[in-house]
Amino acid sequence: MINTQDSYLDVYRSMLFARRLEERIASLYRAGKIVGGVYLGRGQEAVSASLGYALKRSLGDVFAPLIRDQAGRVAFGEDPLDFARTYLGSVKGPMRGRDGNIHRGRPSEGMPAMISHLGASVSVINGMLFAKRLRGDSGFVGGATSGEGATSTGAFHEGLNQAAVENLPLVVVVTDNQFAYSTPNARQFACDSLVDRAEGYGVAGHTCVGNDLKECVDTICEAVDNARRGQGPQLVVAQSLRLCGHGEHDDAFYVPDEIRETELGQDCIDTGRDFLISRSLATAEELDAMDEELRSRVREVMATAQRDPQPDPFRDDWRTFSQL
Ligand SMILES: Cc1ncc(C[n+]2csc(CCOP(=O)(O)OP(=O)(O)O)c2C)c(N)n1
Repeated sequence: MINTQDSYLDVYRSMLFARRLEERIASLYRAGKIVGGVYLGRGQEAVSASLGYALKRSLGDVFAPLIRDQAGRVAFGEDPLDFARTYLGSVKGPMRGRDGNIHRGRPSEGMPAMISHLGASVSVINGMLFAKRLRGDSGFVGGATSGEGATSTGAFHEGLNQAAVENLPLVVVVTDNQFAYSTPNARQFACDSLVDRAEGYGVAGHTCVGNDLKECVDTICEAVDNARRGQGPQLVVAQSLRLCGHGEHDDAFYVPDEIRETELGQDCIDTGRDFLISRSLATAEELDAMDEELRSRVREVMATAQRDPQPDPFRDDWRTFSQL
């Protein structure tokens, strides 16, 4: 098992960094400085960062993040400049200023570019895992994330079924944030819990509370560990609530106050901080200093990306995917 006492602090740091990065992008969006949409992972950082942390690039792991996975990207080791440069349309970003928000990746570093088609990333990760297996590699794991809405797609079903039949070392983490855009769970699936589906696919199922740092780290590290030890695909379902709209253009008017007032409505940054302090893993002063350091890194990263040149359509070399 890779999770130790330090892991909680490491995961929390990635969560907080992602939150501060995204807050800055949201305020630039409101100031009219971002072209296109802004999508946040607010409230889902503990789940996302736990997966990014559990996967290890040094072991050949691959990770397919979705729109709400900035925390997982940070924990997996993505350079925060990739985030700032993509949103700000810098030519120095991984997509060279051609994508306005989240469809970035560095496949050669284990992170395929995000696909908006819900459920499709599962089979992309399966393909990467197959390729490694055929090359004779071993000891690697692939992680893919999904919303509960994405689990209703054919692509999700086919991907998980294929991974089960082939016994691929795949971990799919579903963040059940109660709404697929504005569609509530009651209109999305009819089983009690999405984890019940694991049995139907013939894979191991796990659940955790998405705003509980310890539960997220322990459960997701265990799932990744199982996959690494040859126990086949693992499905983790995290109960959560999106603490923002689908994107910053959406005020989430459809989320009733009764849900916001439940435990699901608690912010994982606050509960994570309380947990670290109560377990004496950090003091309030240490966490405040961490926050200050991360805010200052965010200011640096944004300033760098804002100074970068934008693409020039008359001089572009139109590189192809294979040259990314
Ligand atoms: C195959 C497909 N159908 C529809 C859409 C449009 N769409 C984008 S996000 C979204 C809702 C996603 O909900 P969920 O998977 O629960 O993730 P969440 O946004 O709640 O995190 C929809 C329907 C899409 N991107 N792909």
